[in-house]
This record gives sequence, C-alpha cells and structure tokens, in this order.
Amino acid sequence: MQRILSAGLGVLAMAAAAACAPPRTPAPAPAPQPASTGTAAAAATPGEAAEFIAQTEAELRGLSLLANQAGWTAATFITVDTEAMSAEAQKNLAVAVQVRALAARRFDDVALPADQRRKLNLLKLALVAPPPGNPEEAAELSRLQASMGADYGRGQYCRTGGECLDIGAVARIMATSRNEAELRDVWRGWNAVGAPMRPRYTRFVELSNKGAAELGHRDTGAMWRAGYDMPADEFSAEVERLWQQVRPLYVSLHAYVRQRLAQQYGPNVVPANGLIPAHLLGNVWAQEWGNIYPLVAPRNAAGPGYDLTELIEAKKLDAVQMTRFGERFFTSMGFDSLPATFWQRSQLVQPADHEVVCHASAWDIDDEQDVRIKMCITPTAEDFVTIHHELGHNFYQRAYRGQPMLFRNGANDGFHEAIGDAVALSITPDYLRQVGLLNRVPPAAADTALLLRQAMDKVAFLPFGLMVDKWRWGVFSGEITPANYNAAWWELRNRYQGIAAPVARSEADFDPGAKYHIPANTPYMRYFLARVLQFQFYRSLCREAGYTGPLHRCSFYGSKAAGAKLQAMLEAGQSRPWQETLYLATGERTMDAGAMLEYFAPLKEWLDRQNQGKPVGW
Ligand code: X8Z
Ligand code: ZN
Repeated sequence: MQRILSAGLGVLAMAAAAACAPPRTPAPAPAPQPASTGTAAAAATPGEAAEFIAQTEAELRGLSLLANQAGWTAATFITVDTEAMSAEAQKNLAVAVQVRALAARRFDDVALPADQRRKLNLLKLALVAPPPGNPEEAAELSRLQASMGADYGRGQYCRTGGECLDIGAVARIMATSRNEAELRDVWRGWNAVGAPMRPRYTRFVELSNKGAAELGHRDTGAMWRAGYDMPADEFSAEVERLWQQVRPLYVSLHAYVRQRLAQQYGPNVVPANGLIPAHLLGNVWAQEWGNIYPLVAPRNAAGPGYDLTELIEAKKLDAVQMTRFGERFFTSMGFDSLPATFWQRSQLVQPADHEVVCHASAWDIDDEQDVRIKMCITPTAEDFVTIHHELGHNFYQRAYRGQPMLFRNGANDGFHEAIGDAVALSITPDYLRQVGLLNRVPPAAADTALLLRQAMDKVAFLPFGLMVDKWRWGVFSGEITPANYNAAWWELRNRYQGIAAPVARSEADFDPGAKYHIPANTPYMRYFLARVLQFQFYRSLCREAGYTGPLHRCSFYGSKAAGAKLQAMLEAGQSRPWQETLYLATGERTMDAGAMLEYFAPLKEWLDRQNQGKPVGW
C-alpha cells in the first residue's frame, strides 16, 4: 500500500503530496476542453501546459494532504463520522484529479518535453476509481468506498456461544489450529463478512466504470492495465508470460502439499488428485501457506533448525522492537533512520478501545517527513516480514521525495510492493545470527527445509496474486456479472490455485468482499508482479554486495554498495518508464522470473523427487 492508496480508499494510483506548509488554496482548474481531435479548441501552447502542470501539482498536494489525514483517521478510528469525513476528502481529491485529467486532453497534440508529456499521461491514469462527472454520483462512489472499507475493518465472526473473532483472531486460528471442523467453521464465518457488501460493490463497479468511460477507457480494469508504460493488451500478455514461467514450480509445490495434507486430514477431506480445500492452508484466503509448514516439513531431511516465531517469542520482542529490526536493516545499508514522528504517529499495535482497519499499510501523509505504518503487530515471523514490507514503502516514499509530485510513486506499482520484500529475503539464518536472534547457523543440509518454508509463502502466493485481478478485470469489463460474482471467483481459484471452497458457495455469498483489497479497491496485480520483481532486485543487490554463493543464502544486510544501488532505483520514483529503472537496477529489461526460479531451483528438484509416481496437477 502506498501514499494516497494507503488510505485504503483507493483514490489514486499516483503520488500525491503536500508541503509541510498549510494546504494552499486550490488553483481553479480550467474547465474541461473538448478532446484535442475536436476542431473548436483553441491551440494550446507548451507554456500553458507547463503552467497547467504546476497548478495541478500544487492543487493536488493540498487535497492529498487532507485526504491522507482523513483517510488515516478513518482507518485508525472507525466511526460513522470519520467514515463520512474521509469519504468527503477522498471525493474532493478524486474529483479534482478527474477534472484535471480531462482538462489535460487539451495538450494532447502539443509538442512537449518528455517529462511534461509523462506527467500528463500519469495524471490521466492516476485514479483507481475515477468518479463520474455528475457530482452526486461522485459523492456516492466515495461513500460506497468508505463504507465498504469501514465494514471490512469492523468485520467479525461471532461463533455459536457468543465469542466474536476479528480478523486478527481469525488469522490466529487459521494459522495454528489443526482441527478441520474448527477451521471450516472459522473459514465460513469470516467469509460471511463479504456478503452484505455485494449490492454496494455492484453499484461501485457501475460508477467507477462510468468515470473511466468519461476518461476514454473501456472500463476501470482497462484503465488499471494502461498504467504500465506499455499498451494495456501487452501488459496482460506479460502477466500471462510470467505466470507460465512460474507455474511448473507452483504445480510441484501444490502436489507435494496436497500429498502431505491428505496424510494429515485423510483422503476424504483432501483428494489425492483434486483441489485442496481452502481452509487447510494456514491462511483464511489460502494465499500464503507458511503457517502450515510444520505439516509439510521434510521427513528425511534436516529441519530448518529454528522457527522465527519462536525466536521472536523467546526474546519477548514487542512491536516497537520488531519494527526497529526493520529500520536497522535499512540504516545498515546507508539509509537515514526514520523520523521521530514515525514512532509517535504510527499505529503498531491494535488499540484495545476502538475499532481500526488492521490490514497492514504504509502511509506518506504529507510528502515530506510524515511517513507512518499502520499494523496490528503480533510476535510472529509473518508480521516480522510484513514490517519489512511496509517499511519498504516508507523508504521508497522518502527516497523519491525530491521528485516533482507527479513522479512521486513507484516505477510501477509492483516495484512499490517488492522493495521491502526484497529486503526481507535477506532475513537468512546468517543474518539472524548477526543481529543476535539466532545462536547457531544451521548446516547446509537444512537448506531444503528453509527453501520449502520460504516457498510456502512466496510460491504459494503466485496464483492468488494473479487471480484476484483476473476476477476484477472481468467484473469491470462486464464479462463477470453480478449474477455470477461468486461463482466466477471460485472458478478462478479452482483453475489457478487448485483450491476449492470447503463448504458449498452460492450467489448469496460474496467471498471477494472478505478480502481486504476488494472493499478497499486496491489493485492486486501489483503483488503478483512484486513476487517476481523482488527476486530480481534481491539478486541484483546481492551481486552488488559482492555475494557469489547460492542465491537463497545471500543477505545484503550492512552492504553500503547495495544500499547505494537501491537508493538510486528508489529516488527515480516514477520519473521514467519502469523498464529503464529496472535496467539500471538489475541489468534486466523485462520483469522476469529467472531470479525466482534460480532461488528455488534446489527445491524444485527436491519437490519433483517427492512427487515421483504421485498425482501432480488437478
Ligand atoms: O496487502 C498487502 C500488504 C500491504 S500493501 C500487507 N499484501 C498483500 C495481501 O496481504 O494480500 C502483501 C502481500 C499481498
Ligand atoms: Zn504493500
């Protein structure tokens, strides 16, 4: 999550910032002009374009600050009032961007310097949910988003007997329980959170599509796909290419995990050659499976020798101490430490006395020093890694602070999601020993176990990362209609993940609504891209640090050379096409799963040996 997006309200895909000075009075936006192809428009000049861009950046800075402040307050203190104030602020920002994006068409045929042309293009693609021109509809769209976001944050499953579980409690049970009936019950209970959102989501899609059409896009999904410095159709093909690269690795992992789960729960629950029931994978969305690692640990090989959750518990690390580990990783590479306000203003633990959105996010409130994270940290390996993920966003935000406002964003949104993860790949046994969390580095014989533990999160996620927006692209395009929202969701989960709902589903359910990014309207393909990109970044930073051994054992902790390389990539923000930034950072010109496959190559061989003579695929 990042910047305005981090408001969890899905207003902008772009950078937005505000000076630490009080918000300026917005410059009046020029009235939208007829499209450049029209004959009536007066010829615009490059000078007017420059002035228009400067005014736009100033106006959006002020409105972004207000939207961020309101969004933060709504997410960390859910009430009807904070929800309403946030909806209003997000609407004001979104409408201003929409008006400006339409007005920018006036310069479509004007010869402009490349950076100005890029800024206008980015402006036109900045909105994640573009509001329709009709003010009532724009306000309705914003209210729908704020209300779905708040409902998700308040979501609970009340078990028979009266005990109510919020997402944290649900996550704990899904991670640790091995009781199939209990897992099934909690899985069903959490997914019920989505159902009441269905009519609002349906209307949200209509309104957002209307706004996208006014900008000249086929639908909102087409607009999202247009944001990757390449034609939208090419982007879809790129995603498919990456999936085909990693699919064999996923299928091998799936087959092995299915086999072991069948032994645990019996063939009536887990069929030998079919779909794995979604409630047995350690996570309520079955998106990452690391929590059930003990159930699939290699029988005849050395174990990893440690469990990071146990190390954190043994040291009794609290949320601040865990976050300090993340900060120290970045400072060890030469980055400045986080400002005092980060520690004063972040929400690191779940408050006991009011409702919040616990889903982790990173915020850049004012485009200056005021970066924060919002989490409900628990002493687990999962949250330790997520802290690094979130700090990656904050260090990115600080690094591109020197760019003009319209360039203050990730090179593409997958980059933003990949930075902290690339750093977290360096949490190796040797790193844990260096920072005093582990006494003895396990022998090389433990590598298979460590790689399997890692694959349970990194590889397992891939098809989920892909299918969420396959679903949403279909929803926005109309290919998936409200009458089959849930069926289409499960068809994709069956096809890509090879998993099945553990209980009968129907169109009375709306399971996508029980996944944060759907009510929050955060595009999801970024996480799929990030899974691939993070290994590219990691490999490149390892090389920069002078590391030459097997990729999975590398940690670039403490490497100033790697830090300088990372800083150069981050500070460019979105100022040039991501392909150029990627090339400078990695020497590679395309997103490519080669580094990920190299990392997991020893595991792939091992998995294929385990799967010999057993069913593979579904
Ligand atoms: O939403 C997130 C981050 C915040 S940007 C915690 N992630 C996705 C998810 O939780 O579904 C990180 C991995 C995928
Ligand atoms: Zn993120």
